[in-house]
Amino acid sequence: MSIDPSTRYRPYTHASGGWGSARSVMHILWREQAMVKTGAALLKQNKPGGFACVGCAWAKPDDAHAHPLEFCENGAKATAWELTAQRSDPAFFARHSVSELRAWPAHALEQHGRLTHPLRYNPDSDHYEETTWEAAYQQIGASLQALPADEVVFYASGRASLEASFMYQLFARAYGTNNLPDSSNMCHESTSVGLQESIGVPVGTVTLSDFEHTDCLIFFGQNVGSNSPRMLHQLQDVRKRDAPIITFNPLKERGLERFVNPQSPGEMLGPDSTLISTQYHQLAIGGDTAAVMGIAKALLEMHDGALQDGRPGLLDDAFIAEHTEGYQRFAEAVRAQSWASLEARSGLSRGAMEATATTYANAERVMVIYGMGLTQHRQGVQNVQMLVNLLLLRGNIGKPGAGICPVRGHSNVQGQRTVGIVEDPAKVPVDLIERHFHFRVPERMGLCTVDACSGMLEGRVRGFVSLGGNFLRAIPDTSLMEPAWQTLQLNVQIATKLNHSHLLPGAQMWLLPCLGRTEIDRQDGVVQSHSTEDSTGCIHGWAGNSEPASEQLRSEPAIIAGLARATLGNGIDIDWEAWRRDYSLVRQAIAKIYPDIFADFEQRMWQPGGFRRPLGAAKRQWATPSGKAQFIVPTSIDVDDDVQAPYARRDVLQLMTLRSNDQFNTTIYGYDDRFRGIHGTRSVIFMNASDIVRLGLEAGAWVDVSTAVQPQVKRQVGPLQVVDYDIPQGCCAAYYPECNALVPLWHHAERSKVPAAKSVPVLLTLNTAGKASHDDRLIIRN
Ligand SMILES: Nc1nc2c(c(=O)[nH]1)N[C@H]1C(S)=C(S)[C@@H](COP(=O)(O)OP(=O)(O)OC[C@H]3O[C@@H](n4cnc5c(=O)[nH]c(N)nc54)[C@H](O)[C@@H]3O)O[C@H]1N2
Ligand SMILES: Nc1nc2c(c(=O)[nH]1)N[C@H]1C(S)=C(S)[C@@H](COP(=O)(O)OP(=O)(O)OC[C@H]3O[C@@H](n4cnc5c(=O)[nH]c(N)nc54)[C@H](O)[C@@H]3O)O[C@H]1N2
Ligand SMILES: [Mo]
Repeated sequence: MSIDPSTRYRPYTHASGGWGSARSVMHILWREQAMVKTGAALLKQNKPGGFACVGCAWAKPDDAHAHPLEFCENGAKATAWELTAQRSDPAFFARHSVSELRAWPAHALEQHGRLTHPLRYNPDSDHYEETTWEAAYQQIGASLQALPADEVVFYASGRASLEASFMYQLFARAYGTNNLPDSSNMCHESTSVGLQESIGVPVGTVTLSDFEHTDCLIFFGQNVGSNSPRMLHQLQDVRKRDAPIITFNPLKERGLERFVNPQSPGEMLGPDSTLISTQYHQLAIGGDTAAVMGIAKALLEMHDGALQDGRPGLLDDAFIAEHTEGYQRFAEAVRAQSWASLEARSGLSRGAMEATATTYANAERVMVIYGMGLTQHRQGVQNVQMLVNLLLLRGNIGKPGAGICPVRGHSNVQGQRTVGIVEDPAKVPVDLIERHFHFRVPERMGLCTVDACSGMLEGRVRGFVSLGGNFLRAIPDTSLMEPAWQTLQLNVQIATKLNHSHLLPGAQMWLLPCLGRTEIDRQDGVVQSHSTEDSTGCIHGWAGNSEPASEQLRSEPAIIAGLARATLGNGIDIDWEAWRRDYSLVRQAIAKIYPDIFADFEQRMWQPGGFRRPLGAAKRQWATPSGKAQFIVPTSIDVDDDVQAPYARRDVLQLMTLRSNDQFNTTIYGYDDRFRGIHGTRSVIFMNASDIVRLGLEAGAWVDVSTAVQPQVKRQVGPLQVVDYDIPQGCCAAYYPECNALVPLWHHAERSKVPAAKSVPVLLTLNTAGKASHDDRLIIRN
């Protein structure tokens, strides 16, 4: 690999975890001046009786399986980021105008610390100014009353607890709209659509204990080392039992290669790391459906061969006959594919697909794990369904050690959907809500994230309420959306830290600061607890244990209650103030609306490891229209049909936008991506050596990147510096959210509408004036 000295690229040769991880944690604790406070908090993180990590949604173990410290490098960063000693108080906003702050990089905005007071934007002074909570509630309530309910969007980012989320969706519906998009719309909605059709549940089927029984794991498009590092413990245990792990990823991600447990003194001091993936297949971006077709084809060929030789077949015929539908059609479709086209589309050799099939066939209990590399494609739903097809062939759903495992992102993003934050009213128990709370749930389908953006562009969305998140940076087509965002009549942001979504105000803009996960939530002097649902469908209680960053902060449930009281009339039978004082009343209400899941909620949420929501598919009960699990034939094995003439295909690269090891979504902790060897910058584009030569570039050169689609709206990002990297030919990678201006709003997964952020057709042009920049404002060009 050639390295140009002008890039800040040095290949990382160490395992994931280990000293690099320990050093990175210490650095951020020191920088945030939160060493003592965070240290104490971390001891309680993800522990029974402690608080649930603000980071990812990976499962939390019960007492018997808890590690001495149940947090990872990135969970520790997230905690330190929240417990920082820095503050963005009214004096800070008096010093800096909104126009000035808009020019700050994302990192600097959040680094400046926690929001402390309720603020209202004053267009005359161009400053945020302190207001009172009661004034904010009353004025927002009056503005909401003045807007048609269908023109207001209630977004949620995926962190708010079950209690806050339940109240939020009820508030929106009582107000008169199902416009309840959440971050799942940009994330695992392909899972919710795909799994529901295939196996009758919208979520994964495995629990932590399945890792103890599995014979083989297959990983697709998930970067465990950066994005769910606590799972590395489970992977290490699987490998110690000698079970194989097979990975499909265009990039060699370090966490999927090697791991040293930073909590094990022996491993930290010794020379050895654990080999994670026993087979690593660097497929082409978007090649997953073709790759899984290939594995299935190899399996069917092996099965046929075995039968011809008089040996037992390799498929689970009994399971297929009793539990599934559509096998014949699926098998025909698989057999009809030629190896040549499967190789061309997947970017893998027939041998690689056959090797996987052989390992798969030799294992009795197989789990498939996946993330954004599968869901954020035009064919995201189909990708997910292909994984299910593969599992069904050998009865690998609904038995210990087997199943499908989507790795969710935000720590309660799955739970928010469970308690009603969903734009489709068919997915909530309308009759129970109407019976208990005495209002009519609106019938009209609400807006998902992409539709909310279109609505804003067309002037149909005029109000926006945001329960956390950084909508304007997380969505596609940033450059088109920024002006639309400024046309909003009303914009209410409930947040812990300042971000760019807060800095392009429309007519009325409020910034309401809330307690974070780590902080003690006292209501009238009584400490309240919350709950969340993790990626494995387990629901846990937790409570913060640090003093709040400011006395002025309100909890999310308290803010929602305040807004609801001020907005809604008296006809609705909800005592918001009583709920605000005592969250156990909210839990009682949740249990009334979702009795099957939340019976005995108050007691069971404190069970070590949490309680599991009932999941039919995990017991081979298929809640599909026919009562059977479905083999679903993919409509196409093409990556993407969005590249159009007049671009010569050979000039177009497929871009994936992804996360560094030093960020949580749009929150940028720092400018290093240790595992990928990047230091001090995010302005890079990872490219294959032969593409660099073919396009007349060289490592270290600066390029502008534009989207290769028609009709052409100018979508351009740059300059980015070329890094010669181990990535398949024709593919390239760069960071989210800086590259979101390149993703067209209409370029999204069929049916789930998840933006296809992992396959954006792009063209590169040399930028001779390029230079390094820490400022994403410079990178995103209109
Ligand atoms: N520290 C940290 N933790 C996080 C987050 C964070 O930003 N930082 N974000 C949280 C959230 S909201 C989410 S959704 C998750 C996201 O976690 P991931 O699902 O890991 O998401 P990405 O970082 O976008 O990485 C996607 C992975 O898919 C691979 N990939 C890209 N395209 C393809 C493809 O076509 N096929 C295959 N097989 N692989 C592909 C990429 O190389 C990369 O390894 O993490 C959560 N946890
Ligand atoms: N191109 C591209 N785009 C993507 C993705 C991609 O891979 N590529 N990934 C997509 C995915 S998977 C996701 S989930 C979305 C993420 O989209 P969002 O969830 O909207 O974004 P975040 O960056 O997680 O939001 C960060 C902000 O949340 C606020 N916050 C933090 N903690 C709290 C809290 O406890 N309460 C409240 N009220 N606010 C809090 C802070 O103000 C912080 O600035 O982005 C999506 N966009
Ligand atoms: Mo996500």
